[in-house]
Amino acid sequence: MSDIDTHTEGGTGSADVDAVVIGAGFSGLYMLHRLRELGLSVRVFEKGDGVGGTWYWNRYPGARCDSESHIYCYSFAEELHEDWEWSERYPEQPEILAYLQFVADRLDLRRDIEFETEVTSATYDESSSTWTVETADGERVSTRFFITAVGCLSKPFRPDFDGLDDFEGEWYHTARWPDEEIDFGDDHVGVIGTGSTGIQFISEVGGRADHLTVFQRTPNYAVPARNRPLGDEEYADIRANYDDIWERARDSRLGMPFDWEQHTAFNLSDEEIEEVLEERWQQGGFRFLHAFEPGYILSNAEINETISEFIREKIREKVDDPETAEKLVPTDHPYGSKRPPMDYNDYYGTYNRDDVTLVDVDEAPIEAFTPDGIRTADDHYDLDTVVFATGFDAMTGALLAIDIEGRDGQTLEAKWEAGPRTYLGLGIHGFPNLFTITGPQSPSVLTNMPMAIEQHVEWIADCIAYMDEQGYDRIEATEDAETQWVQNTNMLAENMLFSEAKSWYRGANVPGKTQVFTPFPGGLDNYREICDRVAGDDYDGFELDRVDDAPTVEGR
Ligand code: FAD
Ligand code: NA7
Repeated sequence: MSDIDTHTEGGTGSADVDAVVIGAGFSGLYMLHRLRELGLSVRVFEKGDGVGGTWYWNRYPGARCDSESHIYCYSFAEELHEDWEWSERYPEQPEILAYLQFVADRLDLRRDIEFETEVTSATYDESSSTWTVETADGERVSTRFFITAVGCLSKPFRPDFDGLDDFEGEWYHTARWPDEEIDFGDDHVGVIGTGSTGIQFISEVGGRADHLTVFQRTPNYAVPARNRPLGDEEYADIRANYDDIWERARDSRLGMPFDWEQHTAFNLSDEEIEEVLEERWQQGGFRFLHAFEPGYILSNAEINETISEFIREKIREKVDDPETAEKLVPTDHPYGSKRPPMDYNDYYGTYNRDDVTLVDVDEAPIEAFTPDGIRTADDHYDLDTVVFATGFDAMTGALLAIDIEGRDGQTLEAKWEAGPRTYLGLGIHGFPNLFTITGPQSPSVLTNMPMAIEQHVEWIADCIAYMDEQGYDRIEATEDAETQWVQNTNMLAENMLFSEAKSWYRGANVPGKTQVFTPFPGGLDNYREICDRVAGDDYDGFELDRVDDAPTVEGR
């Protein structure tokens, strides 16, 4: 029997479960755990045949997390820290996958997850305030709450090149990598894309294939990660200070517990700025983005240009051939206006190898695949294998892949035609009882994501608990609150440097997609405060009410 007093009086309908959650990555796993703690019945549907989400799918060589391992995990349960130990400063994909499998086992989560089950549609019924969720197998489940944990970066994007069907070699997308070792030994390998993923792949596979040809459209600012094993002493120190680490991470803009130089760059001489940057360069990873307050770096064009130029000089120093170096130097966007990638394995040095070639496909675009390789505007490259490191239909792709129909027959696709609209990235006007974990207009990808995910999951669980305590059946964001939130997010983004890049943050990587900056750029700390205030104010901006035909949940 539930710990919560569900409002069932007078209701004539029924629902199979209290909540359906889609996705079994960081978000879905924790959501399931929290809802179970509330005594709710939950079913989770997951397309993959195991838990892990991102870390289940992205098995390409070199796949690693850019967040430091000790903060790229859940903070909510001390027992999980006690019995888990990260081996390196930045974990590799198999280690993160093993961590999420460990969490699933420890919290006994798998029994409520249906694997290899894709959700294809979800339809809201107004009279009972329930959702009916349908899977690709034709199964239909009715539920009071419908919660998406589908991931911001989970629908791969592959450009539609002519001739791919005629290509006689093998091709792979990094986000759908097979669960087996691929031996590139004698192959001429081509890789398209130099984002975070391409950079990891290129430095890992350069030298492991007979020849690697990199097709680069836009160069990027890769900062050294400075990976290393975590020693016993360092680990003991982390464990002893975890409370403080989590508090600082939760209370930070990016969900990371790092300090920054307390001065703004205005108060420092050029030499002093250079010193700060050099020190941070040596620390590596996201600590570099914390040289000064990150919001300041991402909004002040002058300091940003100083930092961008600092990195450009580092690239020039590392690449022997000046012509190649200039091709690798980014000049079209400010540092941080696209997702900053990390360099684990001497990425720029890879281009000093004889068996690695850089092709600038901004200058001479890819025209088509041929049976033997790739033809660009000015050459042909013979290839045995092509790797698409071309990223994702980010932020909205996985949500819109589900046919979601809300109140009055309105579809999410139609509602979001001109770009996503949400209130807090958590609720959508016209779509009652739908919660979107890391939804558009929430901080999500601009943070160390487990921190943002935990905040969302906890807020949603508290909201459902509140509804049940107060006897509410239905919650829906108001149109006004949603409009204001979208305007607020857009205004914040316009005052930062994000608009100067053609990034997946804005949907610019997918041809034809409406371009609008999607994550909330005001900082996780501020966002958390806003969400807490909304909840404390009886869910201000949401409408809560009772429904005559509210369902009872079978088996409860
Ligand atoms: P996901 O892990 O994407 O899980 C979503 C799940 O939903 C998937 O398993 C998917 O199969 C399932 N799903 C989607 N649609 C359906 C459907 N219709 N039916 C059934 N199942 C469905 N974040 C960081 O903070 N730091 C990093 O350094 C970092 N590095 C990254 C590196 C890579 C290569 C990638 C791709 C992402 C990285 N991220 C990083 C972002 C990462 O996605 C998040 O940190 C986190 O893993 C997201 O968890 P999630 O559960 O929200 O989504
Ligand atoms: P990204 O960052 O979107 O990178 C994709 C790369 O693919 C990028 O260099 C693109 O160039 C390139 N691309 C995309 N389409 C084409 C075409 N048509 N021709 C040539 N090149 C193309 O995805 P990642 O997977 O690297 O990173 C996404 C997140 O996953 C990252 O934040 C991590 O969290 C992990 P462009 O820059 O658009 O010119």
